[in-house]
Amino acid sequence: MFSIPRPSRRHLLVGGAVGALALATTAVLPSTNAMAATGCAVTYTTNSWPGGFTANLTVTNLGDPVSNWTLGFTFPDGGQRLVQGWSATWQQSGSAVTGRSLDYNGSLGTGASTTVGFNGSWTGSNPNPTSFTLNGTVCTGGTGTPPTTPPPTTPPPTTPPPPTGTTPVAINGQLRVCGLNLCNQYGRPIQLRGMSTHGLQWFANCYTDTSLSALADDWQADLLRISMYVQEKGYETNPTAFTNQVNTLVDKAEARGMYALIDFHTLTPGDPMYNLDRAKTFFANVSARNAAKKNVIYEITNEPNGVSWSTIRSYAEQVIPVIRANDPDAVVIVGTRGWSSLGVSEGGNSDEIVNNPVRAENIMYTFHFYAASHKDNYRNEVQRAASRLPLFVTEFGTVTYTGDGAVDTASSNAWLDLLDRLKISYANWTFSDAAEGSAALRPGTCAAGTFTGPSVLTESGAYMRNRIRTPDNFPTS
Ligand code: IDC
Repeated sequence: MFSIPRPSRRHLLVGGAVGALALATTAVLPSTNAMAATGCAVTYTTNSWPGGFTANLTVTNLGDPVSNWTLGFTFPDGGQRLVQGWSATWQQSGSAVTGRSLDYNGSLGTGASTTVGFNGSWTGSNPNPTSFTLNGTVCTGGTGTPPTTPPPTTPPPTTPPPPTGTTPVAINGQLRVCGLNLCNQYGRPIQLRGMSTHGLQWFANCYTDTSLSALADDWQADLLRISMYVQEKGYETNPTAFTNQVNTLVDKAEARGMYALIDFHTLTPGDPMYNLDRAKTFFANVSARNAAKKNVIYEITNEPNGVSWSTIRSYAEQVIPVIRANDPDAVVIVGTRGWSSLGVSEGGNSDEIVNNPVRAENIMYTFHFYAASHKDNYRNEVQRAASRLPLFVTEFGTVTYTGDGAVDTASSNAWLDLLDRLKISYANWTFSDAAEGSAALRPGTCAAGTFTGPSVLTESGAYMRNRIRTPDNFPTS
């Protein structure tokens, strides 16, 4: 079938949609292949800085309703690269870019809009693209046949209804990475604050209905990190039992409205490739089993060490597709070089990640610290990296990196104030009664089975509970 060239019509500008966006580029081009009643308009706005930029696009469907869409455009300059996008599955091939809709925003009625975006890098000049296609049709800002009824004024169908509960998961729903932040179902940046388990192989009696209710209600925690060691008598010794234990804890967190961060706790050996096959099996199972849940976040390797960033990246690019095949919308967190120090503990820094990011969407990068050991040079690097990469502190201690010693209150305050200011989510090591300074509970607490009241908390536990209990004020619109 041939597409019949149509005479250009008077095109409808999307002035209303771009009114507030002074810098918007509106594509208004002659229609070349418009089919009956198809049409679209795209605004593209950027914030840029030397070497990088954020692009926000508003896509308006002016044609027949669609149940999924693919947006296309071409970067005008060969030095422009897509680094990480959100609200669509993004791909770049040469200078051609496509963004495919996700489940939640694929349906666009006539006149409906949705917003998507990405972070990019550039060399040379950084001009905005001026021509866009939606499902192959060039967006002219008009329809092939002008609409006889005005576009609906109801809000786009992608806006979720107000929350019906008060727990962190009820309010925030399915999370996704937007820009450099973790965002909730309303597309607003949030910070999750919570606790990490200790090794499940050693401290199973610390993770009961009673203890997790204390974490959710008394601590007001948003997040439980489920730390499943792979070695040291962990997963490798009994994959089925450990997978079941993780799933049970996902359910217990869900029942209490907390997010569950599934931590594939590799530590020694430090090369994640050593566990690649185990990781694929484990994540295939947990992602299939938990795909429908909104509270699950995947952390695919705890602390790579003694390996290059390119090895970690290759591991991530093999494990992430296994998760995505089952659970396409979940956030995935990737460990970084030097025990998840963004490379700093092995003499590097976050540039290696910025220059060679994992080729996947909806991901964040891990940073870990121990407050008594890691101070200003690490804080400076986190601050620098946070303007370029989405970060998640999946583990930190108030003590030294050994997991033991006294609480360093000054350094812990400096760290947590920084994370609060940058809205970086965190989980503290550990919600356990291990006989070490990092444990929040006094030895013997888990066997005794009471998890509230001042007598159960260590110095670190009392400090962390105070930090975590303060109101979250999650945005809901
Ligand atoms: C520590 C535990 C300790 C255990 C040791 C070895 O606190 O009881 O004997 O692991 O398994 C990390 C790791 C985390 C460490 C923690 C403290 O992710 O597994 O836990 N730490 O040393 N990175 C930096 C510090």
